[in-house]
Amino acid sequence: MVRRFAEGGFVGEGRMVLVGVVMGSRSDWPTMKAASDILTALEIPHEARVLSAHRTPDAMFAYAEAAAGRGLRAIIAGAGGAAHLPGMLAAKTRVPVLGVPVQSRALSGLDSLLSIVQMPKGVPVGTLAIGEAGAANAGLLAAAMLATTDAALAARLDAWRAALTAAVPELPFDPAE
Ligand code: RP5
Repeated sequence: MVRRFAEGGFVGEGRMVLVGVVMGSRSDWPTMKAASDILTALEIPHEARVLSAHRTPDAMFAYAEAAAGRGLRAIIAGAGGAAHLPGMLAAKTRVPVLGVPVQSRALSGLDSLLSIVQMPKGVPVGTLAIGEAGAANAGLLAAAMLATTDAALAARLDAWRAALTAAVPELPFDPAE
């Protein structure tokens, strides 16, 4: 059973949170919701939080420092512009960080992408595509990582992927029209 919290976080009833979905601003939520929706669909206990590398650096560090001890298995971090959040989190925790470049107003997310993807050797961030597709794929990638040690989740992920395949039409047009 998965329930929605008022602040936009989701966790399974009575289960430990496994994935953190964090973002630099509330304005990132329409994008990052795609990650949360995937995790919800796959029944993965997770939470959603606003943490900013620039505006709330102390809260960001505290979150990263506590992540492994809390049992988080992955952090999905989305940010736009000078998007330091995923890299700074990765600098402070060994929990895998998946970075989502949020589409920015000024440069359409290219700034976000380059900020997140060009990590120096030694502190990796797994970088996804710009925008909602990247956020959804971050959710799927986190699910795939967790599925390596969770057979029930592996079955749910396989079913999700089978449904995706089944939804692809054979013809490029509707023959009834
Ligand atoms: C970043 O600045 C956030 O991740 C967001 O994408 C961007 C703009 O934030 P707001 O000005 O909308 O709060 O920190």
